Amino acid sequence: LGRFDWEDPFRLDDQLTEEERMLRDAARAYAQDKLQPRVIAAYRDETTDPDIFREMGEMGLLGVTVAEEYGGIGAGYVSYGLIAREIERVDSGYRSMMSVQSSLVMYPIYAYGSEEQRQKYLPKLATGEWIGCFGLTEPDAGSDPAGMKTVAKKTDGGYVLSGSKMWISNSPIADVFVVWAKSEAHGGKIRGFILEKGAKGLSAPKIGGKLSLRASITGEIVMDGVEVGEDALLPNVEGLKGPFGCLNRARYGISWGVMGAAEFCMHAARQYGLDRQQFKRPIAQTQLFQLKLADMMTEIGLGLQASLRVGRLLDEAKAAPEMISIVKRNNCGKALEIARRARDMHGGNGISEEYQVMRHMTNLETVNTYEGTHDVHALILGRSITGLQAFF
Ligand code: TGC
Ligand code: FAD
Repeated sequence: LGRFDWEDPFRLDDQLTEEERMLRDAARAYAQDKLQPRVIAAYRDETTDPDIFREMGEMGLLGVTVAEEYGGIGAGYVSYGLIAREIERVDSGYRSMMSVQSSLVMYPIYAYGSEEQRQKYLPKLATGEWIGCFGLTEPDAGSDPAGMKTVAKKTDGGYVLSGSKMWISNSPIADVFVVWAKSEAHGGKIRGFILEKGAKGLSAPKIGGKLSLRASITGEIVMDGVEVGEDALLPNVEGLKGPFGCLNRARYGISWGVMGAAEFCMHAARQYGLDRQQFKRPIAQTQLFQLKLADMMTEIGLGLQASLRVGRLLDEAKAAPEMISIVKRNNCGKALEIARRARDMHGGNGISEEYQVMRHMTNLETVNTYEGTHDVHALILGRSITGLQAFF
């Protein structure tokens, strides 16, 4: 009979390649040595350190699936997921910074960009010298991005963009903005544009007062007649499948990331239960406490196995978006529930920043909402099961 390890119930480790394990270990060492010591203060003070991009770039953690000639390492999607899990074990906001840069900025330039765009942007994004953001959501178009109002009008040498984007990760500190707009010159179809910081009419004010994801800066993107050249257009994609192609990758990464946050919460609750005595015994020696830990371990083990399967299929170009909806939705919902439980299992201490479970809990409220809400992914799956569209 095989051995059992509560920290790795299905022996995920055995299912990884040597290269994947090495990358995972490097990401874990970076996250624990460099991110963990600053996260409590960063979250409390709502500060984002732009140096984190440079540090991640130096460690080779940005755009890992991009080919080496453009600054990536040509790694597979399982490696990408493992990195997300290690970063989000510390904080969902830090994982957000990494996944926007990798999946939502580098990926579209890599997959839909011209050779000139790839050469100009990807190496600097890979080192973290440039910070990227991705503008799809608008004040009046969140779950329904087809309802966006941002337009690109044709000019002699290019386009002029007008509109505004809302809730954009990294935007106030971004150098490169991948923005989606309805292009009049392309029959009103959605097209991607690369804007650069400093363009006239472009601003990115910070959104303050967030009670979630406070270590990751979020802002608007305001485009007040921003003029760009023809070379700003992403030439190789048209329609919503452009942004959705990026979201597939980011959502998949999130499915691993949230399991890292859930693991942190479970491990913290277990240790707290072993250390804390009530009624003359450790609270971990009560049936209710053990039931909660058993549920957590089960959901984490199952969630990670499912993400691993989807990652392998992504690498074989066989992953369907619905598979990604299953793992994004399931793992976010389960991680949020685990974080809420872990908060409760810490009693009064659970609300203190020192124990960190409440920070994970409030972060996961955002992660359950962005990149397609829990309910929107249910509707995507419901459509595939019934053949009936229930969005409207
Ligand atoms: P629908 O008619 O379903 O599709 C329109 C076109 O898009 C294609 N498509 C996809 N292509 C690739 N991958 C996918 N997952 C795709 N889903 C759809 C589809 O084939 C079609 O192509 P074509 O050629 O026929 O035109 O579109 P709809 O308007 O009915 O969409 C409905 C819905 C709800 C599924 C969709 O709009 C949706 O997913 N809404 C959620 C919006 C969302 O996820 N926003 C995310 C914003 S970015 C973000 O949150 C970043 S946070 C990052 C961080 O900080 O970590
Ligand atoms: P809404 O779409 O208004 O949804 C509100 C509620 O209605 C939800 O419960 C939803 O499930 C429900 N609902 C909506 N439609 C239906 C329906 N048809 N049937 C049943 N229920 C429905 N966006 C970007 O483009 N780039 C980013 O970098 C980015 N970063 C973000 C960072 C943070 C911190 C946050 C909070 C958001 C970020 N977003 C980003 C935006 C995010 O993707 C949207 O918030 C999300 O897609 C939901 O859109 P919404 O907020 O407009 O909510």
